[in-house]
Amino acid sequence: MRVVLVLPPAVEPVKTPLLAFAYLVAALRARGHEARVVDAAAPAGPGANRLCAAVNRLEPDLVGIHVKTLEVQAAYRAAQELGRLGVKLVAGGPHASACPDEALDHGFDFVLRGEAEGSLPDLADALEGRGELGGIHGLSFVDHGLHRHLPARAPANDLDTLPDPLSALDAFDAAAYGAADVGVPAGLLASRGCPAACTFCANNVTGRRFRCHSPERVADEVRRLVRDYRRPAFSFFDDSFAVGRPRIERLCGAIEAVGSAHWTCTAHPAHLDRDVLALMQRAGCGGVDIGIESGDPDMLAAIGKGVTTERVLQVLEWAQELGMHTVVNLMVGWPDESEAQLQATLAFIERAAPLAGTFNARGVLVPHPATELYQRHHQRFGFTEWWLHDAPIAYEPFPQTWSPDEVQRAYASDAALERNFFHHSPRRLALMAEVLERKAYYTLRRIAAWADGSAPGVTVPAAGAR
Ligand code: B12
Ligand code: SF4
Repeated sequence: MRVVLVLPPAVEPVKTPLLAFAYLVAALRARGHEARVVDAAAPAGPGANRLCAAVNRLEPDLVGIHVKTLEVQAAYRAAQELGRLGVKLVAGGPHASACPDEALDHGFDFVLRGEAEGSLPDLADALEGRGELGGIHGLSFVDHGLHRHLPARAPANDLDTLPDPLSALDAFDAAAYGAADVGVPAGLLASRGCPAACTFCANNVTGRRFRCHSPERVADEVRRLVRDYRRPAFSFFDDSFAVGRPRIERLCGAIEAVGSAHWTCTAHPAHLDRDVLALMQRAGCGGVDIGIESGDPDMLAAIGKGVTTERVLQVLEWAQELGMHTVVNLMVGWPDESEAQLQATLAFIERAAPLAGTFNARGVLVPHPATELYQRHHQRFGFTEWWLHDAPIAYEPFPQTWSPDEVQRAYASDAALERNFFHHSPRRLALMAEVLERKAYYTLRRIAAWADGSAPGVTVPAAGAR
């Protein structure tokens, strides 16, 4: 069976092949299916206008569309247009997994919920008459006019059983990503899942159960990414990189042995101490993204962040001593967030700024489906299924480079502020805008310090360069 995977058009281009598609293509091929990718979010991809023609040209038997919440309207439009060609359509990804009924109501024949390296090849087999739809765990479909949701599929426990994503890069059209990236992913996964339970987090696919690749497998992928694909600087896309100290010791040892890799990752501050940071640094880690989200202790408890402001400041200090870059992630616009709590976040920024590398761009809370926060508040604030009813949030793209102009442009505005999901007062909205301004201000100061040599520079691309 010939399967074409589609990333729908996005407000902001995605400059590298979607790693999830690389895993899925490899899994389909391992079962004897053909697979290709049409990336309408790529900078030089077909976009919305030429998407149907680009898919049609590949003569697919099955088309799979990746659905994220912020791009859901574009995904459903693409499904409706492709449906007119008479091809079978399957949805997957975070939003489709959270809202399978909605996807079936918008033109899809099937939805595969959760990780799909097993279920997508099962579906292709079944459509060829090798296997039954009724046996595919994680499948949702329309059966005699009714939506049927088969039991969830347990995600892979041993990630090393998953096929090699780097073997699938020829399925992407390298030209769509421009000359600079020649179609290589910007990152790898050493693990999936996060044991923390932040109420706002939309990692409903990879979930709460932490699973990992062996250090040997990760080191092998790093070696090939660096040497064969000449991408010495990359990110680990893991939800929470530094889980389990003995694991980190073995993993970092294996990556260090590869040599010449420069990488960043996202880690929960509770898993970081000086020794762990030093191990990571020796293995090539140049920077860590750290979530703190609020400077107010009560808000941190309400979010379920599982960390204190003091701990985060300590982690920043260790990282600074080691010369590692940090990105401090703060969010605003929490339900019932008071002026005093916003002031606490502003005060935290002042304390963190001398220790931090940079702050995150934007940061106004958006309630994603399947999060505890959405479930608890959508009726009270009247934003039920906002992604279908409201115009897509018109974000300014992330900074394309670490230049002052780019940072100012991307940091100083956040389209979600005007959306005001949680009915904040004008005074609180003004304080939120001030938080965005302060994060931009200190980030710009850090960039100026890189430029004049008074602070170590970063070895990784800006967020928007991924
Ligand atoms: C790395 C990453 C990125 C990178 C991707 C780089 C690349 N070239 O791959 C970049 C920086 C580009 C990015 C951008 C965005 N991201 Co992002 N990103 C991630 C992150 C951290 C890891 C993604 C990943 O590789 N996961 C591991 C793989 C194995 O899981 P997966 O992607 O879900 O794919 C599996 C299944 O979903 C399924 N599947 C996926 N696609 C399909 C398609 C079909 C047809 C089928 C059947 C199955 C299927 O099978 C896959 C393999 O098992 C996730 C967090 C997370 N836990 O996933 C956030 C995450 C996916 N991102 C998120 C968001 C919001 C965004 C942005 C909208 C942010 C923004 N405001 O711009 C953009 C959208 C870009 C776009 N148009 O796709 C949210 C999505 C939430 C939601 N409900 O939509 C997540 C979950 C973060 C979070 N916790 O909130 N992101
Ligand atoms: S620590 Fe990060 S990945 Fe884990 S639940 Fe919280 S926000 Fe999500």
